[in-house]
Amino acid sequence: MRRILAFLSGLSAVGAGASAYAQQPREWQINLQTPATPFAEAGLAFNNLLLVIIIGISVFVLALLAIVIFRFNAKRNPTPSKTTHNTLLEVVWTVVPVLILVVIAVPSFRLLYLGDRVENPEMTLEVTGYQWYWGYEYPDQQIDEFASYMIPDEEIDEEAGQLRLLSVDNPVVLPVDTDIQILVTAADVLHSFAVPAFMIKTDAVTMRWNETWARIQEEGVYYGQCSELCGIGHGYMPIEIRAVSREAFDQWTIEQVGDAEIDPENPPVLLTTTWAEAMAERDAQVRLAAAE
Ligand SMILES: [Cu+2]
Repeated sequence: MRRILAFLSGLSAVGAGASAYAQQPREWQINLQTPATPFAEAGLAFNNLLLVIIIGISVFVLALLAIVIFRFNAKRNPTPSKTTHNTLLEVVWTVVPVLILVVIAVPSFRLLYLGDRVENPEMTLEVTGYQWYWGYEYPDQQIDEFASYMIPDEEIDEEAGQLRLLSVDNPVVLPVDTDIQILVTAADVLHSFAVPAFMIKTDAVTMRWNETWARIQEEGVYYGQCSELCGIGHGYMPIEIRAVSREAFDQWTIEQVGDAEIDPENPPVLLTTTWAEAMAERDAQVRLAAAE
């Protein structure tokens, strides 16, 4: 009974969709995770188109089989016809599948190009796969690479909303409503950077950068996992993405940069203001606090 309830609540979560705060695998989930980017929405629409087509084909083939079984079995049809060729029928069963493939190919290529790369990204995230954790670097924000490890089972804090095998010590922080270029590579063996809610699954290959992108539409937590068998710790290098507002992302950037030496000619990129303005405001606040 509890399983059925979980299943039904999973269905309603799929229906409610847009308001879901965190995107993660759910018990008895039967559909894809709610898409969180324009690309994932297009991907879900394509998935649904394919679903209609394959159900149509399956029903049609099943109906033909049923007709053959009932009308042309040895009892009902003791002397079978010896007909072998039928030009019209042969043309139809060649052309119709070709047309079906064309109907699939056109949106499929559009989707591939949509997910390939984004023109003029506002920022870049560099992802590196290691045995067995992820490294994240923000070149525009001048945030050096940091490591992101899974939280071991015995340290999981369920009350804080941490999830076994999915939560990490240092999550990736990304802004919403921003075109983010994501560059993926590996430092040792093959890994794959996969986030279902973004419909991203990009191979992490040593000595090369693979590119993809995301424009996250809603604040929240998004989980993913390494999707290339990479060794004994393959199942223990999850991805946790915290999508925050652009203002909060700037605030996080300033915290991460901390007291690092900044080249005034080439300061870290902020999304809602300039580095100089942000620093001037911070100094003003410090002075205000000192005056009180
Ligand atoms: Cu891996």
